[in-house]
Amino acid sequence: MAIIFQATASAPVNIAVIKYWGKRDTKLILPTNSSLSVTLDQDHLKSTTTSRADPSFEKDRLWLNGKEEEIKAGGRTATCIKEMKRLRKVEVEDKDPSAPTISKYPVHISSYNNFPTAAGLASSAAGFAALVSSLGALYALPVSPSTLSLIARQGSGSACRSLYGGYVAWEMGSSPTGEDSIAVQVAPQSHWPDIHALICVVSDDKKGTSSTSGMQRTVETSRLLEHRVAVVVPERMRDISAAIKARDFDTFARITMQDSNQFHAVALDTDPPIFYMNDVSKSIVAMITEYNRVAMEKTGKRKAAYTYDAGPNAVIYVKKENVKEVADMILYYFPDVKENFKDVFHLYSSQEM
Ligand code: 2P0
Repeated sequence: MAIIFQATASAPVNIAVIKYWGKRDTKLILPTNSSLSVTLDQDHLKSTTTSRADPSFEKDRLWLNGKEEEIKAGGRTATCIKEMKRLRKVEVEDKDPSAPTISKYPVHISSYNNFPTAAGLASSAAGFAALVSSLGALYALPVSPSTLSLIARQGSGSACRSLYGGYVAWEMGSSPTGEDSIAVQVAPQSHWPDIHALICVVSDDKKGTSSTSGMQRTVETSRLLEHRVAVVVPERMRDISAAIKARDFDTFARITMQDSNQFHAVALDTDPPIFYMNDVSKSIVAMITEYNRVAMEKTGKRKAAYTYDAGPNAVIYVKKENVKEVADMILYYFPDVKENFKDVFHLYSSQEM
């Protein structure tokens, strides 16, 4: 009987607290600044991908949520598959002559998300991380997640951070060829397990400006971005990493909100300007600001942090002890949401509430 070469792997969504926005190399996907994210719990929002290599396959093929997608020559998916085959050859087949030469076989890849792609969540991050992880398992690659992150990065920049759980930095690196632009784990989830992410889906419309084209327009036109990448982000990367290590929620929350605000400020500073947040997003900012003002009056410390990506949906980081209070507050101040809870405004938690 023939051996079957097949493997399945999953990767969760990550939500950045220091935002990636801008490339210095668009082909290799090298960023203009480092970024840092929290990887959500595996059980809630993830992509699961199965890859199979077989000499009888005619070509590489890909299915997303059951629908076949074209693998464009020279495109991001093709690059990831090509790089993974190259690693199989170099790391396994060239070193061990008895290893099956499956890098020569075409692959079939099937990927599912356990969350609606239309929900405006970073599906490409989980998707490319799961694709690279499943090929890594298929090819039995003896390499670290950081090495796999180099390849996931070439699928979608933010995908490299989903190769690790917990608190993850994408170090921008300085090499023009990108070998030092990798993900590293700042701390595992077990270091600070009581941080939850409440994902509030304000709108599941497809976003107006894609991240890929939006960020390049920002690089080309925003003077504010120059200051952000040279001065602000390096400082924040240091300070938020220290806050995570010290489990200092107040500092973590302050920097997270400041960085979300600055990311949206550079989007607005782009010519023509890009708006990702809508009026509901802004009302949620006001609500969390007031919630923190009261908390700071009482204890001197913030209790929640909002952050927004390239769309209107809010992610609210909150400590476990305050999850219920914040979830109840959202439902209280956004009563329309109650009627339409399923379609308009979903709350996900990174762990059971
Ligand atoms: C982030 N975003 O750090 C930031 C915050 C959106 C806002 O990473 O062109 O989909 O595929 O590298 O990774 C969105 O950018 O862009 C993103 P590409 P990607 O999470």
